[in-house]
Amino acid sequence: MSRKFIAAAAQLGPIAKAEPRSSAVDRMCAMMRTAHARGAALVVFPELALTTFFPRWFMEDQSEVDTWFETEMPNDTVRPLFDLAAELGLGFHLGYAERTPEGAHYNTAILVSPEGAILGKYRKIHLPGHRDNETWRPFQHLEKRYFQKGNLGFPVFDALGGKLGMCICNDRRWPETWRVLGLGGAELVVLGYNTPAHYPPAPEHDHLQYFHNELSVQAGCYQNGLWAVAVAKAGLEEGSELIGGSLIVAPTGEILARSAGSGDEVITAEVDLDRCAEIRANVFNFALHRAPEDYAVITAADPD
Ligand code: CDV
Repeated sequence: MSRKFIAAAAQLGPIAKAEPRSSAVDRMCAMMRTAHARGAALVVFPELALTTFFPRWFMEDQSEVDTWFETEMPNDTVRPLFDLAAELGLGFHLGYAERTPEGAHYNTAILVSPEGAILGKYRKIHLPGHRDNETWRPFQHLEKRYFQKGNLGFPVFDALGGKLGMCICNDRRWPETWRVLGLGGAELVVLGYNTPAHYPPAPEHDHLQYFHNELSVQAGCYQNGLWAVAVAKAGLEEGSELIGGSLIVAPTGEILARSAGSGDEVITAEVDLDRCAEIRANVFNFALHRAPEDYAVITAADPD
């Protein structure tokens, strides 16, 4: 059975603070139709795709913070995405801010089947940034304040004839993310990101933001013999420039598609899950070549 399909990355341009979720959903529906017209079976949307990147603002009032979160998925505003997916027979991945019935807050992503059913959920584990208002910064990055660390591990789901995993933005920089997903059997990892071009604690790295994005995703793919679709929310959003550079990467680490601009843009590539074996049966044959007895320090809570 062929395990080939077209995957689409649907990069979003900026979402204004005042832009309603319904507008973001309309933009995503338009890109879903474009992806479908190009034969895609899966379309991947960015991290926190329904709103502006709200962790750039300090908020003390929890009721104000909660306005950025979804308490149900799907809800009435997002349902058009689910309905269109079912109509077109297209799976999708969506990042959003989740508030649970118990009041926990997560930076979450879901995988939705071509029938419009939620197949899997991931909650972001590597939360970057800080907790307090750091007024020296030109903008805040308060993920550590507004979200709890994900509590679902790095699960892998059966989809599209293979195994799909998810991670979110900062997770892609950590080799452990990719290796745990690879060990779980993931053949395709889908992820979204909001990466500011300016990194206030180390501005000397600003010119490397696109490079570090590609370096991280390409290394994750090659070192684990899997595919990735990595998708930006891009462009000048409320005074903060977010990088674009959405990517579709093969298990060899080669980039097969890359977005060109920083607006709404769909890129596609053919994904052949059987190509994972090129790497996994050879240089990264885990069963044959891994040496976990020498890796204990990686999972030690305190390596000192
Ligand atoms: N949304 C993110 O996780 N952004 C981080 C930035 C703050 C470094 C990233 O890793 O791209």
